[in-house]
Amino acid sequence: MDLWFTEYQKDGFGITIKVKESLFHEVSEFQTVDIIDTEAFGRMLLLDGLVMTSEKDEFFYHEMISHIPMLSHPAPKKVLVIGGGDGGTVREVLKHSSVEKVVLCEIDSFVVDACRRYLPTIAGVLDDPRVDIQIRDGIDYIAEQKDQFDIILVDSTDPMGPGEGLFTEEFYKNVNAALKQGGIMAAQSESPVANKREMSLMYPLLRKAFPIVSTFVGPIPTYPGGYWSWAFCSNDVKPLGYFDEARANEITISCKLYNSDIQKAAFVLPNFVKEIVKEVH
Ligand code: SPD
Repeated sequence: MDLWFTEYQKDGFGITIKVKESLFHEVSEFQTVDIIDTEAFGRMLLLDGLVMTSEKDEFFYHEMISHIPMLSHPAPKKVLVIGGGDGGTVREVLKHSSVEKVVLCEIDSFVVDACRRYLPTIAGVLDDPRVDIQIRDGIDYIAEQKDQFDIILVDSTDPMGPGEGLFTEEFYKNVNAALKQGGIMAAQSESPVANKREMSLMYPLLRKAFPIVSTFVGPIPTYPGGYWSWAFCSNDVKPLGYFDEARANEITISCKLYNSDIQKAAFVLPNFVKEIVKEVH
């Protein structure tokens, strides 16, 4: 009998994927953690029944959340990833030769352990000596950091369950305080197709914490609506205000999606997205 996984999204639609086998299922202190093997997307990580990443389309998300902000900084040395226990964002950050240290602050050790075991192409970098894994709530961790990081990437789940506290004004203000001068935060900011309400609640909070708030977008086949957004926030760096084209060209060789044209195009927003984030042009 065929087995199918469905993530029910908003407005009476969802994504359905044929399952070959379930490889891992545990209920942690925070959420259910599943790894399934699928015909279309290879192995996939699901948290509370929602798609987080898949072997075949993870590059759409991880290359965007990392390289767009990393290449807007002249020499990012110290980077913090909050969430992102699958390791995909850390893997992309480590492609930048200036990076000396990446702190991965993930609340759930079950996620890290399951991804290390079943998703080695994504989590394999977590053993790199430059990576410091902190199994902690990102809300508490960030409150203790002042003037520490060049880049902070909020690779969270959706704004519910353990990820909810990563979408508050207080959290964003603490992220700001944890950034060095010239620092940049990028945060996943949900789907302009499926999560309009969540996005329209998030951006006003970001603007209370940062003077510069912009949005970049891209496709993700397995996420709600197939179309995703990220916030780009800083005290002093405007999107495309600085762009390290030489480093971008080095990075591009190892990327499936990212190149210098994508850097420029990602900030071009359709009218309906501008309306959601209330971007003034
Ligand atoms: N709706 C799913 C949003 C999840 C964003 N983070 C995924 C983690 C991948 N590293």
